Amino acid sequence: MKVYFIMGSLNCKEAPELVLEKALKGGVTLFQYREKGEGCLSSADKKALALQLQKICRKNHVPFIVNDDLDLMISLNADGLHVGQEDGDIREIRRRIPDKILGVSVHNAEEAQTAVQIGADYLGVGPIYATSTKLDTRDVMGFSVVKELRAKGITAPIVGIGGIKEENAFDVVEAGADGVSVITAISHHEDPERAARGLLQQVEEAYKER
Ligand code: 3NM
Repeated sequence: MKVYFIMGSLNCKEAPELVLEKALKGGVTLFQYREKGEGCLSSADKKALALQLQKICRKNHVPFIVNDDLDLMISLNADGLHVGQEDGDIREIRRRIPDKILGVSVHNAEEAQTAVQIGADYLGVGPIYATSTKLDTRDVMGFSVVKELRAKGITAPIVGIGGIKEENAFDVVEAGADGVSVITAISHHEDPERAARGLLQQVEEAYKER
């Protein structure tokens, strides 16, 4: 969970395959294919890119997670699925993919408890900081929400998301997250490998302090 890189074709300034290769070299530990937004790839093109990225993840022994597309996840036999609160009945989704990694986006203790109850493998919490990558986010919550979930007894793996960069990654993990998930901190960086390495260093520094 340390450095969870999320990306789709619209997030990249160069070929997505290249961005992912570089990010993995820098130390990304988990990858999510999130093909979303106006003008994004669909159907066969979406699947074709997914296959390429999945192959790269396999080669690097990093799990490949699909965002919000259960059919694509199943057809690729991907390692897991990530869903938001608006992406359907999470209990039913868990039933459909009992042996896969299931991540759920949560925004408060109640959603976190429900996700844990249905058997989510990890929780994505955000937006921690302001982001312009996703337009329909909830209000910025700061890293104190991670502290709150831990204080309320949530022990499931947590990744923070939203506006996380090398400069603020430490605080998110110090607050109790197991890692950080980022899109543009890596995908828009002039050197995705260096960006991933910098994030990993910050997360590992914060682990030492805990
Ligand atoms: N989900 P960046 S924020 C995909 O709050 C996503 O649930 C969010 O992009 C949430 O790292 C977000 O570029 C976008 O800020 C994160």
